[in-house]
Amino acid sequence: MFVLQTFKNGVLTLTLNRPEKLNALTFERVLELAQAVEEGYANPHARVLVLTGAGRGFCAGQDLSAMGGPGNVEETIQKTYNRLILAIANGDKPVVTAVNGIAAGAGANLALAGDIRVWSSAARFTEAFSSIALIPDAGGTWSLPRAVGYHKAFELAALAEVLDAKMGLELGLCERVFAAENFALEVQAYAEKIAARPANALTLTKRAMRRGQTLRLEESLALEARLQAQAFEDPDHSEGVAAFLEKRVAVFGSG
Ligand code: LHQ
Repeated sequence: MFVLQTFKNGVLTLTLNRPEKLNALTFERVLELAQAVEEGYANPHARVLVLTGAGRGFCAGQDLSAMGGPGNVEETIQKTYNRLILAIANGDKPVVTAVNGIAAGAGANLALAGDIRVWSSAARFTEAFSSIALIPDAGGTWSLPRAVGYHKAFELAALAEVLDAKMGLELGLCERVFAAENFALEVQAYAEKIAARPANALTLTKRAMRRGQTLRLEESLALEARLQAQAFEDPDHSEGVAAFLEKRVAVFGSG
């Protein structure tokens, strides 16, 4: 078993667990992770998914000692890495990538794939691909330019330099940095805050914003209007309004 699963207070944590190899991936492990993410969405108790790594690494990308021959690389990537990245992007629950340590190659792009990215102060990040004469995959050619702009993205890919957490935060590769000493606890507390927010509203927000990345303004506005109509129907909406008018804290998820 590569992916460990723990559940607490609405937060399902998926931990990549091959610490001695910095949680390097094989195609089988990528499929196991994709399946765990998909099952997490189907789990009615899970409100937020957290992806993290055991030990000092988040994920060192593809296991270079188990690359196999060339085979049908395109088809294999489509069936494994692409399934995983699409599962994260298209699923109905917030996914937090909690980058506890080094994230390299496909591991770096997995780190970028979450809806929210939080890093440990010990996290490091490298688009390692060009050092083995490959191009960024696992969505990096899509997500990295969107995160940092084309020119910086190209530089990161071309030089494969290792960034620390301070640089990652400055560049917009993550939203928050937590101290390495308390990282797991801070991540859990942070994810619980998200889990306490109205689930359906976050689902619809994710859908609108993810789709919005590739839509024209007119299309995005139309989608917003359609999804807002759905949000209006949700008991959490009435609860939020009632709580405001009654000057009390809203309790979501009980309708
Ligand atoms: C590893 C790995 C690793 C195996 C560390 N594999 N053992 C590619 C092909 C096909 C299709 C799909 O997509 C891809 C995408 C990719 O991801 S390509 C990019 C693959 N990743 C890399 O090129 C990164 C390689 N690793 C490194 O550059 C360094 O290990 C980093 C910068 C991640 C960490 O450096 P250090 O902190 O100095 O640790 P280390 O190098 O000493 O690694 C610790 C151990 O982990 C070591 O094993 P050992 O038995 O000697 O203690 C490494 O061999 C092993 N390891 N990454 N990807």
